[in-house]
Amino acid sequence: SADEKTYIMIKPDGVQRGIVGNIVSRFEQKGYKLCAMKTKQATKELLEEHYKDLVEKPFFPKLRDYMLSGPVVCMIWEGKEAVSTGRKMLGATNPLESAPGTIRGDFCVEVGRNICHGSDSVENAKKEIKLWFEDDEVLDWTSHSVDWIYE
Ligand code: YYY
Ligand code: MG
Repeated sequence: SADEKTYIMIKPDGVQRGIVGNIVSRFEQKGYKLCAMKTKQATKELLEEHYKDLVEKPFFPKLRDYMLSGPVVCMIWEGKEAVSTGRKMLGATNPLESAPGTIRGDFCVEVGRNICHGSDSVENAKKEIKLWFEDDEVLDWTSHSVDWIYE
């Protein structure tokens, strides 16, 4: 449905390298709606919850320190199949396997510096939105373009 929401987060390298605007533009141009956006300093606790399934992995301490190394940009984008399409727009986890034209394919080379996060299922998107945003930070508004984007 057109009100599917996904959680997209620009990681500290994306912020430091000035790629925030490019990433926001891609989601805007696709026709998705920006429901929330903010900068944030992540915490150990937030990251342990966000990456719950990865905390036991050998790379987790490095991943956590990278995610703590500077501000992130937290966003909620809404639209038809926003979760699966958002993943396609990000590209494969390993940037060397990400197709050119995707965010990771265009801007990075290392899996440990892959610029952005996107929810991998509708269920996880709901959990991540709850984790990173307060309810009153998530806006419900109507885009004037809606009839030009959806038939
Ligand atoms: O969802 P996605 O970000 O594409 O990949 P995940 O398998 O959820 O891993 C999360 C995050 O962990 C990934 O974006 C980079 C990092 N990571 C890593 O540093 N080394 C790995 N071998 C696998 C993942
Ligand atoms: Mg993931």
